[in-house]
Amino acid sequence: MENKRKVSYFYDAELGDFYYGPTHPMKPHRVRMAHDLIVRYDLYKHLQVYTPVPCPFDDMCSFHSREYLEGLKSVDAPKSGDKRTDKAQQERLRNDFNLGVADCPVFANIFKYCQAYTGASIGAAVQLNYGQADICINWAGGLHHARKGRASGFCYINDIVLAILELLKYHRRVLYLDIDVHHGDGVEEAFYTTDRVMTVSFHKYDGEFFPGTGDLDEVGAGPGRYYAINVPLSDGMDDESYEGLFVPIMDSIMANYQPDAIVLQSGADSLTGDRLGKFNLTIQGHARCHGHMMRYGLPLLVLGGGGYKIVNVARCWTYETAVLTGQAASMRADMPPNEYYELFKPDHSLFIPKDDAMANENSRTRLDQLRTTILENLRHVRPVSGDAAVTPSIPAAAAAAMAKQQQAATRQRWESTPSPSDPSGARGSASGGRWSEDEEGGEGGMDDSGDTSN
Ligand code: V1D
Ligand code: CA
Repeated sequence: MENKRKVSYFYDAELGDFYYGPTHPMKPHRVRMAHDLIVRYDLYKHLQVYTPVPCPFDDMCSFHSREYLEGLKSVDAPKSGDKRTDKAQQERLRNDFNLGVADCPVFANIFKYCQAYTGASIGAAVQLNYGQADICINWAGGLHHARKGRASGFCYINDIVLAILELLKYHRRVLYLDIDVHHGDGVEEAFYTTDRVMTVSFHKYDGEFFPGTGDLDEVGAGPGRYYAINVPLSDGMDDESYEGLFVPIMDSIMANYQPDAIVLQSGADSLTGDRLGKFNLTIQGHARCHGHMMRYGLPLLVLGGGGYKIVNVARCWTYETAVLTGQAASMRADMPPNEYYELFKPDHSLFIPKDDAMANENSRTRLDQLRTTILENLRHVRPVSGDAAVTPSIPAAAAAAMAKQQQAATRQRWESTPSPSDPSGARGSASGGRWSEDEEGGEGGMDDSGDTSN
């Protein structure tokens, strides 16, 4: 079937040069490997390709604290030269912001790295807001653990929260779906008390596996109760058991919540053979999530995330780019010649087999129980009107600037056609968009998202 949807793809050629360090599992280079395969498979012919604009510091303030951002930025500045001062500064970064620890090392040009992947996700959201694309892809994004004032789990800036905030300027309800093997805790926390964003995460959960959260009974709070969904799973999840949960849960969410836009975090550490994850999904099983979510025909932002067997990450995101552009049927399993051909030995195949020796530790009874409980919780979910603005733990100065912008903006209801103040498609500032401004429900309904203090 020919896919007529406009797909934008954001890629920064320098992103692959950023380096967490030799022993760290996160390798930004995997995005360059995926890009090379995407090009060699001729998928670029079905994409609008963009180089992202780096995210300015002030736009990051829509979610992150200025104090944290200044700490993160200071890392790239030259050291004082005084040993004691430098040591004290290092300690402060570690204690206050979790920067410089094994999971979140400080590395060269770290702030530039954050600006690059975040600029791409926000730029993508702006394109979806303006109807310039139907689907946007940023494989370098999806860093779902970062908090307002602290780095966590290889993530420094939460590009997802920032992109969702951008989408909320034009969309009443945003669905966030996270198929990384880890719990999408940073995004969940940011929107835990609002019904304007529904967060859904499928992940491994045993109380210990990082980040240790995401049990079935974590469902949201206050107005956000039942608008956070967690699917806690055990090792060995295979394509069939995954689909058996995914399809009924997502169909019920779509029917009950009726979102206006979808953000899909496509962490590839849920694939079989990953270095950190122990699921048993094939690339086709992982990509079935994309195929399924595409069918709803809503604006769709697809982001990367985890994924630590980098050849498989490159394979997976290439195939998913094909699915999103309607080209899956034309993908040959045998790879075309490419820059990293040798690394794809022995078979140079785009696909990977399921591990038949791996046990699926998710019993049928447990899977049925998960599905039943989640579908029962979903009976409480409604397509909320979206009249109240969402302010996820933003600093007071940014809130004041946002309120000023809102007053100046033309009164606009969600039903009307967007008429962007900047139709050029340049990245919008996170404080300059059009929020719902209803006389009754407007600013009076602010801050239903909860203050996610650290
Ligand atoms: F194995 C390692 C080697 C070097 C440095 C870190 C790790 C490592 C593996 N797993 N770190 C982890 C996880 N951290 C812990 C810590 C031990 N406690 C003190 C915490 O277990 C973090 C895993 C992060 C996963 C990130 C992600 O895949 O979800 C992701 N998504 O988008 C981007 C990254
Ligand atoms: Ca997840």
